[in-house]
Amino acid sequence: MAKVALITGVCGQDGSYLAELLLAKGYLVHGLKRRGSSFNHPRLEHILDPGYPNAENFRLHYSDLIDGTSLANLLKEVMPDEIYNLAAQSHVKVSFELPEYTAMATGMGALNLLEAIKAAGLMDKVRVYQASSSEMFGKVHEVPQKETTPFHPRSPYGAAKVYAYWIFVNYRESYNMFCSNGILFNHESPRRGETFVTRKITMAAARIKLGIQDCLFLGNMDSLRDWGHARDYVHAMWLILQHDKPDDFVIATGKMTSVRDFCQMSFTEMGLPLRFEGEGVNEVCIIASGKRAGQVVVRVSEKYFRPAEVDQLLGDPTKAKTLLGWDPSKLTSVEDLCKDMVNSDFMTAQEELDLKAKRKGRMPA
Ligand code: NDP
Ligand code: GDR
Repeated sequence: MAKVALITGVCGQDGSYLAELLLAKGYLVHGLKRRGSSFNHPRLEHILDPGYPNAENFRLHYSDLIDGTSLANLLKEVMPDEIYNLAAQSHVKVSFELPEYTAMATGMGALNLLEAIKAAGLMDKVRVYQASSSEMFGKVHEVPQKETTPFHPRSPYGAAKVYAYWIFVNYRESYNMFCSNGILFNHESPRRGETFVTRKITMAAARIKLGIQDCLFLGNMDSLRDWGHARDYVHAMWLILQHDKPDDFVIATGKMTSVRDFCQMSFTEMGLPLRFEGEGVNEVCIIASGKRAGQVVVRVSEKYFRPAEVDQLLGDPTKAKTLLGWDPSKLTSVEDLCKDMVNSDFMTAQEELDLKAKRKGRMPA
C-alpha cells in the first residue's frame, strides 16, 4: 500500500518541491490549499498536468489552518500516514503589519492541526512535521545556532513560530505523538515568493539587464543569511519523518552571505558587476564597468527596514548530518543557487519582452 501524505501550504515554494519529492517516492499526496479569489497554485501547474509522473496520485483540497473543523474533516477523509505542516503567513516584515493574523495562522494553526489529529483519531498513527524557522533564534546569542541555542524571536512571525515549535514538543511529550520540528534556515529557489530578498534581487538583476526595470529598492544590505536551495531542504523534511523517533533538527548549509554580496553575485551573473558607494540609507550599487558603467541599479529605502532586525543567521546542521545522514557538503552552493534563480528570472523576463513585441507587431498601425 502506498503511503499517504498531507501537505499544508502545498501551494507555496516548499510545498511544490515536497509534493514532487513524495510523488517520485510513490506516495499518495494530498495538498491543502486555501480559497483565493483567483487561481492560486501556479507552482503546482506542472504536477496537475495529467502527463506528470504519478499525477493521478496528487489531490488538492480546500481547507485552512484557522478552521479546525475543516481540518478534522479533511484528516478523517484522507487518513494520512505523514503530515507536513508548511502553511503559514511566512513573511517576516508583513508579520509586523498583520501580527494577529500571523499569530493565528503561523502559531495557533499548528495547534489547530494537532487538535484535528486528535479529533480524527490519528494520534497513534500519524507522523507530523512542523516547519519551524531559524527566525526563532532572532537576536544573536550564539554563532552558529544549533538545536540547543536559546530562542529570542524579533518579530510577530518569529514569536508565532516559537509557539508552534513548543506546542509540537508538548504534544510529543504529553501524548507520545510523533511530532518533529525542522528548524530550517533560509532556503530559496526560482519558485521563491517575489517579495523575499533573494528573489527580489534576482528578478531585478534580470529585468535591469533587459532594460525593463531601472532600479531596485532594498532595506538592510548588511543582513547575513545562511541560504540553501529549497529542493535540497524538502529532502531533509522527509528524512526527519523517517527517523526512528520524533526529534528536532537544524537544517542549514553552515555558510553565511550578506544581502550586499547576493546583489553582487546576481548582477555579475547578468554581466553587470557592481561597485558600492555610500553607507546606510545613502548606499547605492552602481554598475562598475562596461557600456552601462555608472548606472545606479540599487538604492536603499527606509521602507524595507523592519522595526527589529535579525542581523545574522548561521546554522550548525551537525545533528541532522549525524542522525539523518543529511550531508550539507552535497548541497547546492549559494553561488549555484543564485545562478539558478537569476537565469530562470532572465528567461521569464525575456518571454515577457517577446510577448510584448509580438502583441505590438499584431497591433494595427
Ligand atoms: P510560502 O509563503 O511560499 O508558502 C506558505 C503557504 O502557506 C502558501 O501556499 C499559503 O497559501 C499557505 N497558507 C498561508 N496561510 C494559510 C492558512 N491560514 N491556511 C492554509 N494555508 C495557508 O512559504 P515557504 O514555502 O517558503 O515556507 C514553507 C514553510 O516553512 C512556512 O511555514 C515558512 O514559515 C517555513 N519556513 C520557511 C523558510 C524559507 O526560507 N523558505 C525557512 C524556515 C521556515 P497561499 O499560496 O494561498 O498564499
Ligand atoms: P527572512 O527573509 O526575513 O530571513 O525570512 P527575507 O528574504 O524577507 O529577508 C532576509 C533579509 O534581507 C533583508 N532585506 C530585505 N528583505 C526583504 N524581504 N525585502 C527587501 O527589500 C530587503 N532588503 C533587505 C531583511 O531585512 C532580512 O534581514 C525568511 C522567510 O522565508 C521566513 O518564512 C523564514 O522562516 C526565514 O526566512 C528563515
